[in-house]
Parts: sequence; C-alpha cells; structure tokens
Amino acid sequence: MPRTPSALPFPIGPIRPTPGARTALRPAAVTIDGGFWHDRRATNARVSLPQGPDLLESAGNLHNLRLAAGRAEGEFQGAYPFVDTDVYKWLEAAAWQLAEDSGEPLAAEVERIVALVAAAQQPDGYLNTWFQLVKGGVRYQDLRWGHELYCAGHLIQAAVAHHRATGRPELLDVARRFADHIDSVFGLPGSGKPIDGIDGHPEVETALVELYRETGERRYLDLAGYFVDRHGHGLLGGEAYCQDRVPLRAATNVEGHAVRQLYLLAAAADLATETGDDELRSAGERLWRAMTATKTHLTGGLGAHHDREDFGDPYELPNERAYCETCAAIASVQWSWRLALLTGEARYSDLIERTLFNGFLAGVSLDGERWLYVNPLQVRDGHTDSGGDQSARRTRWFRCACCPPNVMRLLASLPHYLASGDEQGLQIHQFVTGTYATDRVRVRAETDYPWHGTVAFTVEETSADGPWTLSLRIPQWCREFRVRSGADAYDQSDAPVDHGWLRLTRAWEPGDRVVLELGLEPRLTAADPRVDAVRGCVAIERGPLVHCLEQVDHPGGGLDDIVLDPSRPLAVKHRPDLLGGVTTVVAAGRRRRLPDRGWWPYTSASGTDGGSDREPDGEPVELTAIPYHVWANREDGSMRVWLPTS
Ligand code: FUB
Ligand code: ZN
Repeated sequence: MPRTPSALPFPIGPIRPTPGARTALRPAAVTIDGGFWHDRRATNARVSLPQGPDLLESAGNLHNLRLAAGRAEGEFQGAYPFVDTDVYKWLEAAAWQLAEDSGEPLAAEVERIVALVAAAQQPDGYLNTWFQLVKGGVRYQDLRWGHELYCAGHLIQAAVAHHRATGRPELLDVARRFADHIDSVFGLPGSGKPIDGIDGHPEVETALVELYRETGERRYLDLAGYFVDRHGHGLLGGEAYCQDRVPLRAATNVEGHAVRQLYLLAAAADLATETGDDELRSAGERLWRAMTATKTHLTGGLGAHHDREDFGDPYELPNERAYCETCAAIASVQWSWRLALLTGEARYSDLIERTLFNGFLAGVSLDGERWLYVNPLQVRDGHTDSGGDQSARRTRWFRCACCPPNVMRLLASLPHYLASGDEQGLQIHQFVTGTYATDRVRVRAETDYPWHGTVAFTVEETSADGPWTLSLRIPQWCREFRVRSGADAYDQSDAPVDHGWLRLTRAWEPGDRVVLELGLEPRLTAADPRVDAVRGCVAIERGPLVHCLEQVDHPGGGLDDIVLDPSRPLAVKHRPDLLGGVTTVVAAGRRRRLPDRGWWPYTSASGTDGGSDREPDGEPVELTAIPYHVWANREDGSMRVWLPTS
C-alpha cells in the first residue's frame, strides 16, 4: 500500500505542513555530520550561538526585558522598537541547535531567557518592551514603524521552535497568549475587532501559520490570511515600501523593502500550502520569476538600494552600492523553500543553493564572530568606510542587529532546507555529507561538495514495498555530469532528467549505491545586458560558488584597474592553506594604466584615433579569485565580483 504524504515523519524544523496541506513535497529529516556545512554549522554552535547572551546583554536587549518584568531599574536601551526580536531570533536559533544537541550550558541559557520573556509579558498577552517602557503602554498606534506584530512574529517562531525542539510548553504559552491578544484586536471592519490594520513589517503572518500548524488552532491561520490580504489596500498609506501599494494577488514584481516583501511572500506560500489558494500560489510563482529575472544579484543577494533597503527597479543591480542585506538572503531561502515544497519544482532549490553559498554565507565571518549586514559585490580602491551598520567591513554586532541572530537561526535549522519526501520517494535538493530520511527510506551521502563534484549515495534502509524514486537535483549551473548506479550509467545527454530532477526509480535495497559527479569546471558568466552596472563584465563561477578578487591577493595595486582576459583558460587551484581551505580560480588579466582624466572622446572598438592612448595594454597579472563567501576575512581592501573584459 503506498502511504500518503501525510504519513511521512515530522522532522524538527521551521516548516511543518499539516497532514491535509496541498503540498507536493514535505521536508525530510536530514543530519549533517561532515563536510562544508558541518564545519560552518559547528562554528555557529561553538562560537556564534554561545556568544549570543553576552552580546544581547551588552546591547541592552535582556536588560529591557528585565525592566519590563519589573526586575531591574534604569532606562530602555537600544535605538529601535524591534530590539526584542534579537532575543527571539537567538532563542529560535538556540532551540534548533538543542534539537540536535540538548546539552548544557545552552539549554540552561535558553530556559533562563524564556523565563525572562514570560515575566515581561503583560497580563493580557501583549509584549513589546519598547512600547511598554518608552511609549507608556500606548499600543498599535504606529503600525507603519512600530514593529509590534513583527516582534510578535519572531516571538511566535521562537516559541514554535522551542516547543518542537524541547517539547517544553513555556514559550509556546507566551506566544499563544500574545497571538490570542492580537486576534482579539485585529480584524476586518464589521468583525467586532477594534483595528483593521497591518504591520509595516511582515513577519507575524508566517509565524501565525506555523502556530496554527503547531497547535491546530484554525483562528491563527485565518488571522495570517487576513494580514496577508489586507496589504495593498492603503491601510499604511499605500506605499510600496511596506507592500501596501498593490495587493499581492495583483502584483507583477517584488517591490519595496526587500526583507518585508520576502517575509510576506513566504507567508503567502504558507497560506497557499494550507488552504489550496491557487491565486495566491500563482502570485508567488509569478513574483518569484520576476524577481529572479530582474532583481536578483549573482550572489542571490536581494535589495539593490541602501535607500530604504529597497528592491529598486528591474535590472537596477549596482555593485559597490548593492545592499543585499543578509536578512534578505535568509528571507529568500525561506520563501524559496516554501515554494519548492508547494510546487515540487527544482528551480527554487537552485536559487536556495546560490543564495546559501554566496549572498547568505558572506554574512558571517569564518570565525563566527563578525558580521556583514550589507553584502556589496564590489569595494573600490580607496574605499572610505562609512562605519555603522551598513559598512562594507565586518562588525562585531550592530545597532540594528537583525542579521546576526538571523544567520544563527538559518544555520541551526539548515538541515530542514535540504531534502523532501513524497509518495514517490526522496528528493535531495542540496548535497551534504550526512543522512536523508523519510519514514520509508534512509540514504547516506558522502561528499566534499562544493570543492569537489562527486556525491556518493548509499541506501541504508528502505521499508518501501517495490520501487521508489531517488530524485537528485541537477543544479541549473551544471553543464556536464555523470551518474552511476549499479550497471546503469548516464551523462547529461541521456540521463532521465525532468525539470532539474534526475529521477532514479528502482526497487532499492540497502547497500545500493549511486555516484553523482557534477562537473565543476570554472566558468565565466555575463549578466543580462540591461544591467548597466556590469555591462562588458564577466564574473567567475565554479559550481555553486561565485568568486571574487580581493586586493590582498593582488599586491602592487588596486582592483579598479584590472581587466580579465576571457580568451585565456581558467585554472583551478585547491588551497588548503588559504581561508580555512578553499578552491581558487586563477585567470589571466592585465592591470591597465589609465590616465587620470575622467572622460575622453569616444572611439569605436575598431577606431584608429588614439585608441591606444585610451586603452593601454597594461602589465599582465595573474588573477586569483576566491569564493565570495570568504571575502572580508583578512586585511581590509578592495574586492570585486564583476570584472571588465576590455
Ligand atoms: O525593520 C526590522 C529589520 O531591520 C529589517 O528586516 C531590516 O531590513 C532592518 O531594517
Ligand atoms: Zn538584517
């Protein structure tokens, strides 16, 4: 008897569709026990997460909760009405970590802070230290900037994580009381609720869907649907910035503040998953296509503008002023994963891979102690650092510290985003060393990806009667691959690939092996010609990794004068000595000697009127391109992803 998807096990993670959800796929249970992501997650567990409470203490976040709980005296600390969310995101991250390793002292720290949060909650369920302490308890009067529901959303997500990971009810009780309070306040005109309104920063919507999934309380799902659909009706003044210009169902491209837009879209995908709302699903698919075609940086980074942290216009993708907030990369992964599960399509996991390995991972230093809030694709020679949160230099913490604990929670919950199951079998979306399991099958994988392209899978257990399908995502960047399984061998010319999925259907037995070899030849990538900022440039990529030049690897001058010669081959150099062990790509280039003039008469490429003065040959220089995600881990200097070819 084939089992229904609802019989699949519930792995512990942030998204748990209900048994009746209209989803193509459900998250599988994954453990990562070696390789690239294991190492980065180990740093998260060993360094970043344990430092959280001290950082939250010195930034005043915990002090504010103590004040609200009547356990301390003094002034509110912090510059923003949403500083509570740093605590909640850290709690969520710690909870996912506890799901893997319930050891002390993390568990004790979590319970200490959970108790503090509970003590700060008001008797009617409301909780926001800024409004309780600074605004005299006046609530919901500044929905555009106040972030009260945004904070509630992060609290609810932390509570769901805590409950799933530890089985403990304390934080979930706090979250439910707050959600019940919100439900008693917000609703359509005529509903008897006092406020018809939305929060300027979406977040509560996904959280409410997940609270519904955790508790079975339908009111929370309905409330999430209300909030999503009330965007775009002018309740906040009709601005694109907070997704209030046009209803999501009618929107044609992503717009406004990137993180806000992406969290809202993640909620729309959740709602479509739980309710079967096809209009909402189509809107999400349409907007995702528009975003990837017109508003996504090569690194997967999103949000072109420093000004208002905004998506910007189609093809407006600057380099040195790229915003690409780390939180936007995280929100993108969250949204794409929901769409991957909902639709079963591999392209969403292609973007997840690009984002994880590049735009996301650059947000944290190799030692796990320093962060980037914005992730530019270029730092110019002679760059004068403005300092502050939007600096192009790594920082220990931020005044607006939204990104670091967000990185922590994604790394801690990363196994959740890697594989799925359905009635047909198991789908491997991302390649790691570890095990991938549904309730019927368990497969082990060994790999040194992304440095090497071989992934060896071994079926460890299967209780399925008869054949089932092992589906492997063939990354969209991959031009050549081979796969061997028993007597079968395919390459890209004859493999059974269906919309990005290599489908291997067999009556699998324990011990059966599949070896996938993805070609990792380095390649040059050009951008859509409408992206003026990089016209005439190429970027170096290898596998899922975007590469960049850093000044420290190119002594004798800056990077603004460098030109890459695309006619010369690219070479691969494994460098165990460099940046914790990376693979570099070596290219041939020149360092131009340009006159300091600013502009000069135009000549065509074949022009004869002084072209040599305009474009001297320059000295040959060997270009060393490191993976973008490890930039800014050595001395400060210039950096660039897109390289001119002439
Ligand atoms: O407004 C809360 C968070 O702060 C946003 O998600 C980030 O973009 C930053 O503005
Ligand atoms: Zn952020």
